[in-house]
Amino acid sequence: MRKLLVTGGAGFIGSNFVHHVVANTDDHVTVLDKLTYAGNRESLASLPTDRVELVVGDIADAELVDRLFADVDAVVHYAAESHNDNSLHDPRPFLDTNIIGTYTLLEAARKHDRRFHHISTDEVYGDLELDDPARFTETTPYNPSSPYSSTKAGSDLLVRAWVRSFGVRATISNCSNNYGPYQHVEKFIPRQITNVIRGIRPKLYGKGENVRDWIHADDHSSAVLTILEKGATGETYLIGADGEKDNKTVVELILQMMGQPADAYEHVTDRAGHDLRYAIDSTRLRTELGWTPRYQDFEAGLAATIEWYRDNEDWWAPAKDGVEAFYASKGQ
Ligand code: NAD
Ligand code: TDX
Repeated sequence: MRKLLVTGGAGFIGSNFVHHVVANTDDHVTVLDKLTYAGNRESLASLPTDRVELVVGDIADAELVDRLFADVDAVVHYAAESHNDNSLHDPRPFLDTNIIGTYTLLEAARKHDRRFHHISTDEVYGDLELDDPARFTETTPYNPSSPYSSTKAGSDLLVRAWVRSFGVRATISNCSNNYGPYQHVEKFIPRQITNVIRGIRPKLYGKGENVRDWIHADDHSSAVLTILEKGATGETYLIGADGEKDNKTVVELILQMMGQPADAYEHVTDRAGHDLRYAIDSTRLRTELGWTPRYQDFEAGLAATIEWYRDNEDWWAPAKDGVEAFYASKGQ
């Protein structure tokens, strides 16, 4: 049995990881989460209290972080400000959490010599043209577009520097767009599912031609556990499940699966600097560490996700009106 510290474990992907760890290992998990608007203790409420403990606090609180690192074997770092649209409106919290927060954790990993896994995104590589056959690999140069992705890129570079300069035992993974249960209604897929449930027409930015490479959050979790166990210190692994789809196709699928006409959506103001296409080549993770995704069928995973939002209105309803009011104020 290991003792894991999971930062951001009350958020979307972090909470999916904690569920995955409880179901697939004997590990004990301490979650460190600030419970910002994006964190929700209800996402962990069904888990056994002898396996999972929630500590409410900030990853930039050096004293608290120091105390928690002293008592664990390994750290998986999910905590972040994660939404591109918010970063265009108010970048400051992205610097505080993604940069200073990550720095604070790295200093504790260095002091206590703890195994550290840093969760990052494919957005650090910028975007690809729609007609470009290329996909991102571990050697693609960094070229982030938004305040969000530039702070994630900065945090990745801090991790690399702490490995090289101080010998911190860290790995990094850069994953593509996740979907699944417990995702905040500000994000694309849950926003559109909950719009349809509420009788609001889904909102597509611009023409809807932008492509995202979708992976189920549970497959992201199995990849992270694999890297934690078998990854080589100092290395980066890209995580993806060959799930490229343009946004228009995803909205049409959601509408059809929820019994609506496929064209019952609206085009709204495009995102500033909107990345065109992300695509991940996860060959390294598959061949060197033997990982394969379980959710190969996007439509089946999407149907299960729709079902989850239908069954868990109590979980998402408190955030819905505020999110829609924010988007409406931006013409989105
Ligand atoms: P999320 O916004 O749903 O969750 C973030 C969590 O971090 C929340 O629980 C929040 O309360 C917590 N948090 C924020 N600031 C904190 C602070 N200062 N101290 C402690 N906790 C804090 O985000 P997510 O979508 O689950 O993303 C998790 C991680 O995965 C992020 O690092 C993100 O960059 C990365 N990622 C996300 C995706 C995606 O598709 N969502 C894809 C690739 C990588
Ligand atoms: O209402 C919407 N309509 C729409 O067309 C919203 C909210 C989004 N979009 C578009 C923008 C993107 O092209 O859908 C796509 C997905 O948008 P988001 O869910 O905001 O995700 P994205 O910006 O691609 O970033 C996500 O994946 C990478 C996560 O939020 C990041 O944390 C992760 O790093």
